[in-house]
Amino acid sequence: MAVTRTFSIIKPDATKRNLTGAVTKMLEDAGLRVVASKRIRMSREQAEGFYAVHKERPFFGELVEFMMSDPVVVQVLEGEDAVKRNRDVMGATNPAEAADGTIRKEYALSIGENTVHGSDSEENAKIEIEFFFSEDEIVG
Ligand code: RTP
Ligand code: MG
Repeated sequence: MAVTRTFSIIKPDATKRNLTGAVTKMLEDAGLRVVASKRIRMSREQAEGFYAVHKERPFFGELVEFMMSDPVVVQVLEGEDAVKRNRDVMGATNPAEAADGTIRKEYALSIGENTVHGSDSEENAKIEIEFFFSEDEIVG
């Protein structure tokens, strides 16, 4: 299996509860390596741009406000089959449906405040990484 990259966000509900390290440990224990990381406060422009695919959804406004509400940690993760590996350790979007041992089962508060984002395809991973990082910020 090839080593690939994915994009992750530790969301405001997690940074607010000082869970950056705890979430990162679960990612690392799942076989992912953090090859880029920065803590930022998302601007409205960034939040709306990043989630543009959801702009017609009823939760869009709430999602944008949430993502701006506290700092986030954006990360590039590397590992074998990184997109799937990350989605597996994240768990279902709704924590009530997330499997035992997943990040969202352990930490998510609700379907909206669900602790982590992870790219859902290799194609989106590339787009999302480029949205927040330049290649020289990624050190594999
Ligand atoms: P993500 O994009 O954050 O990794 O999560 P996902 O693929 O599991 O979920 P997606 O359907 O892409 O939705 C993006 C984010 O929007 C928020 N959401 N709120 N209130 C709601 O019904 C609702 N549904 C989705 C969540 O923060 C979700 O992660
Ligand atoms: Mg998604």
